[in-house]
Amino acid sequence: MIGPQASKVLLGNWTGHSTVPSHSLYPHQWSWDSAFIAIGLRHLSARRAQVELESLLGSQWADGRIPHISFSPSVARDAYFPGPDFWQATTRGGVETSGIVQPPVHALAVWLTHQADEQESVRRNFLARVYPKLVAWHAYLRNHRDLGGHGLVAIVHPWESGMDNSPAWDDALARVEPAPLDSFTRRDTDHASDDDRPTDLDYGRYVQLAATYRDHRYDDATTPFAFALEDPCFNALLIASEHALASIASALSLDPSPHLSAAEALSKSLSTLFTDGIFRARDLKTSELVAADTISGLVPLLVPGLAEAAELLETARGPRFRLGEVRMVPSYDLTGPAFEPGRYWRGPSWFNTAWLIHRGLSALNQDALAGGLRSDVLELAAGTDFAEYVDPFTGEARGARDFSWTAALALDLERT
Ligand code: 2M8
Repeated sequence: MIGPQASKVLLGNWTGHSTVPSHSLYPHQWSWDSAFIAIGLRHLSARRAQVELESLLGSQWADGRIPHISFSPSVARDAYFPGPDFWQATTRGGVETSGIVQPPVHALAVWLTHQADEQESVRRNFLARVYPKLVAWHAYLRNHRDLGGHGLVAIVHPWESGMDNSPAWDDALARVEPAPLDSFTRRDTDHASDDDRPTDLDYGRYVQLAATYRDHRYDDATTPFAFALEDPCFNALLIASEHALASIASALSLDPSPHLSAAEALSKSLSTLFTDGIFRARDLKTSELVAADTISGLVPLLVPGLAEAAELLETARGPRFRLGEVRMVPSYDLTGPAFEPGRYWRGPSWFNTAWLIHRGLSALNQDALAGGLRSDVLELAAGTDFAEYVDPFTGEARGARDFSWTAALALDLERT
């Protein structure tokens, strides 16, 4: 039974209206973390899961974007870098935020939270209150972020993928002039090993990309983006969330068809990223698909009715990811030149991506593979004190401990 330990982690990281990913490394509210956290919280208290999502939506900008960090006023301004003084973004409601986004898993989290306790959801008018905000969020992505004109959303910073240090971004990032290393002070390496985190050079590039966007007031039409890619995971989650919005619309007696059409169009466009048995990111600066195979390219397994599902499943089980043979699912090709089993998104296995792949496997009726992955998640979460990520060969814990989405998603897999 993982429930009691997982609840303890989630209670420890709860701030009264939202949950921090980790008090040490990430002491604010993160966008896609909150969605994953709500998916677990719904089993402890549907109301608390609703409040988690509502508080995140309280940081939504007037243009519809949901920023990747909502800063807590009760945490020291320099506890995390880049903090509120760097981003210089405040919503009309007075919430200090970052200016970039993260993958749109929110509508899916809202729908799963609703389903956990429909009575409580109806009593609090949950769906009716959040639906327009989710519609505005997706509209922002489709209308402002289709930078390549391919019917896909582009990310403009590695942090927007949620897989910050992935080898898929290496070539694109190498073209970015880094901010001088003495112009900022990292805080992440105060709390985690240097060997597990991105290098200083990459950090300098992250800072430069964010500063350019900020200096153009986060205007997508005028910022000269040095980094712009169509990421498979980001777009697959948008498709899954459009399906969730269709369910939400139906529950509210509204027309679901715009969401189903959007999902269909996005799915067609996503197919253009499929090559060599996997989805790969498209670099909009070169118009080429990147060479690296990463977990992002397997996440489309959860897209309903995916034409490429059988081939993708074969890739997941093959030498590049060895699903069913190694611990959870590695974040990067095990045979790839940049593979590192311990460094942040360059090989280790993460719990949120395991949950996403598990969802795909279950929908595809791959019961044996789904069951194996579920057991692995439960065993590793409990055995590592809810680590942020693990070595895919040894299962050794890496990064933060008592990490919120690890606890939440393990709890979800135990309960569903
Ligand atoms: C990591 O990203 C942050 C920046 O957003 C960081 O490295 O400081 C990623 O793993 C991301 O996916 C996650 O949302 C965030 C908080 O858990 O940490």
